[in-house]
Amino acid sequence: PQTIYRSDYTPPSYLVDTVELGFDLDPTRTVVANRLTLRRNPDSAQREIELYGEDIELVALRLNGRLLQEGDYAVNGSLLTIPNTPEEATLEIETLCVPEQNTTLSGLYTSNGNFFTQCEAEGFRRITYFPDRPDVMATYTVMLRANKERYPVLLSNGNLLEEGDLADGRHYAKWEDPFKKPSYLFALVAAQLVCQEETFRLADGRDALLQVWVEEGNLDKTDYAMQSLKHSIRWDEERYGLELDLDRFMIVATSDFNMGAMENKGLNIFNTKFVLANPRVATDIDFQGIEAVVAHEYFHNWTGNRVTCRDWFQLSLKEGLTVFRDQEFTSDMIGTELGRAVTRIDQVRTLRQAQFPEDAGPMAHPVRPDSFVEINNFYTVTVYEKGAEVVRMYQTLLGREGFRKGMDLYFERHDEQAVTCDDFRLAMADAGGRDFTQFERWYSQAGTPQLRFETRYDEAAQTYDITLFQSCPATPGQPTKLPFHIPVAVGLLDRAGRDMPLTVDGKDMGTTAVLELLEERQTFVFTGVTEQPVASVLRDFSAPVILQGGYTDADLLHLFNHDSDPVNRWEAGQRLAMGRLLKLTGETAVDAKLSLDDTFIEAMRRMLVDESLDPAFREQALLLPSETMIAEQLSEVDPLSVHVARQFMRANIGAALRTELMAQYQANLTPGPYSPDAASAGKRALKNLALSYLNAAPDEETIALAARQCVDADNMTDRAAALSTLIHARAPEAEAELARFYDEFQGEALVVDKWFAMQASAPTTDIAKVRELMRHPAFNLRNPNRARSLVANYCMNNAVQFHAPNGSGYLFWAEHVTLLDGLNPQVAARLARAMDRWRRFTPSLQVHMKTALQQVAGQQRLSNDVREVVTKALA
Ligand code: B3K
Ligand code: ZN
Repeated sequence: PQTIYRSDYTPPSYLVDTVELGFDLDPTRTVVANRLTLRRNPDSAQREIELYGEDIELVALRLNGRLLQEGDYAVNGSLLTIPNTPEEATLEIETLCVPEQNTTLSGLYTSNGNFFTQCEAEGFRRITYFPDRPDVMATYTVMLRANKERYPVLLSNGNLLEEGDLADGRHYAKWEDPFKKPSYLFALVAAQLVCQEETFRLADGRDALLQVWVEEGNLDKTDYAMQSLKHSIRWDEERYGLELDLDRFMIVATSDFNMGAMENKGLNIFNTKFVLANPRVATDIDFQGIEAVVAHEYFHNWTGNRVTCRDWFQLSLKEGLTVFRDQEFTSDMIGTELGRAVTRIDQVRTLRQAQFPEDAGPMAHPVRPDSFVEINNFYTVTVYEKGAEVVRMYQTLLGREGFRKGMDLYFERHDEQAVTCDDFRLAMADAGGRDFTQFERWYSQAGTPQLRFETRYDEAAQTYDITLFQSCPATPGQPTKLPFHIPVAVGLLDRAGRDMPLTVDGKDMGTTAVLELLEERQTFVFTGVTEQPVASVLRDFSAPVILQGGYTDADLLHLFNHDSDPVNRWEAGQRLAMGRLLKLTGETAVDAKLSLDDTFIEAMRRMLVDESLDPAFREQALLLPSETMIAEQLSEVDPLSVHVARQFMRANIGAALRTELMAQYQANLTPGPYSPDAASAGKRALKNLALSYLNAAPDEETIALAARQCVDADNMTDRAAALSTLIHARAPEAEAELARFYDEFQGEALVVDKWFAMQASAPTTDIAKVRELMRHPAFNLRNPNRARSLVANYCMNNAVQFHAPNGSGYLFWAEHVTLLDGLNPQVAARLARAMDRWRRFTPSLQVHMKTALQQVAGQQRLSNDVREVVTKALA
């Protein structure tokens, strides 16, 4: 496979002004007629027209009315070139495709017999020949024709121009999108669906029609998505002055979808997982996911669609920015200070759980990658979540108002253009009157920077020095790194735990100073410091770095008890736990007797019962770092030791705090009708965490509590939490409850996914059990949600079983990566990433992992997607 380099970018040879598409939709044979007007691009030296096409059959090609013969153009792989073309050209292209055989779910495909499309990144070329690159922006008119009875609903981007009946029981609909767009934002739906709709008054007084389309029988699960959409529209008007630019905005749900959702102009297509919810079938986390993803896709209308990416290396331009916007939206929707902190903590957890490992593994890449083999492999936590952190740092450096000015300037300069990450950075720099030259390294250098600090208090001078050190480990292709521009938010706590007023360089900095670290090492001097403080460094997680050492246990306890910055307060608890977890892991490995100190238990006890803190925050503070996060701290990982150590700590907390946990369980019941609001969800989270801690050291009483909750629960959050607790406690009741759960919810695909996922990730599920589940009639490898629920969960969320010493988990992985690759390379490549960190495991496991990787790499037929992942892993 060929590697594509960012440095090879050249502008398109031709620009497209208009596209007229005609579809005769048939699952076995769809005819696509594409008429496009092109003109030579003055910025290009190239003279031939370049079109891409993949897995489609070319029927006819006409240039300015003349039918082209074979020698008139050249086809090389997916590239079709027409030489000797005039300044202006009209091309008419007729192609055929077979949607029902398209298992890749990229391009035009069928799901439950309905038609959907997915074009990002390069799916449009699977529908018709086209200059399928994001810097070619055109206006589209789309004519859809299909059987009326089978496909009563015909949707595409923009506004509906007309619809009507045709002969032979068919009908048509004609759509027009008034805005220029890149081909990856094209979409169509032809289906049997029903919708919830509403008109919504926009800030400028216009009325927009909002629709949420789902399969019949799911209308009772669309309220939350609709409500989230309305909140998102309002928020973007208020926070950024950005309005919906269409008269109609549609969300359509499909159960066969490779990722979460897609921001096609005016016609967002969603995985059902991020649309359908009611209390009976969806958990608090599901409701949160819907709100965030609906917002994310809606926000793309400006950050992504109106202003798009010049090339796919710039993907984070739209993704990092849009994730940042949806994160801020979530935070504003909760509104309270602790609620905001909890959302920030969630973000930090995602970084540690997924992005830091990616940045330290074989697939490490900069936020703006320099090369790729398959672009679909680069829709990553680095491009998305680290990209969002990079955007957040502008806001930290410029302040909220300064950041807004930068956004305004960005739209003023680039509306309806395809631009780069540099264009965004320059808008921020110019609007803020700042030099962000060095800041560029956040885009160009991979790897997680490591930050260290040393402090010195001079009582006589009343000064407190803090010296910050930064470094960044080597990553593939980048052996050395230059210093980053890092905003480090710092506070100082006095002995009583209060914030001290801060003065640096004679400047009053309030109680949190944002220090700007530019060098490898820099000292900042606080003056007028009247007593020895405890530093609270990297408040609100002000940069995506690993902060190492620097704290004593006593400092951490002080911060855990008092820090006014709730994120660092949480962080102190995580550090207290992590230090002990690492020690316990080491002791487990040598079969030493394990113990846990009272100081730690007492700190946890105080946190648990501190009624001045929201339950949601206490839940976060009591939740231990995950096994993955612990593993990331070790140079050699034995997953079983990590698991045993963490379970030991959980059981200890469960036993030592039994009385308090029982009391919190009772105190945080949420009687009355279910509501997904943050306060109620926080109570359920703390209650269910209490239940799981109690059952980490299970006895009859704790198991009875979980079993009772299973039976009494009137919502999926409590039901699923209790069932999962029973499974993890190895309670005898678990089997029967699992069966009852399946019986009750077998008609709800998203709940059946949960049923598979719960079992796949249970340490009691071994390879025999997982293979048995694969034979369950409800299992279907072709459906991405189902495949992920069982196969990906087993390989990625069940460390103990997946890493079985005999290598059986790895063989299972190799087998299913290969099988899936024949169906859906994108889903296969995600699963392939389960082996990313193979070089970190104990040598005996590494041997088996390498064999499995080689087994996949040795396959004759392999997609670029999987080939790239396994090749990089083995490199
Ligand atoms: N932009 C899409 C992701 C497309 C992934 C293609 N493999 C969803 C999103 O980020 O909003
Ligand atoms: Zn996105």
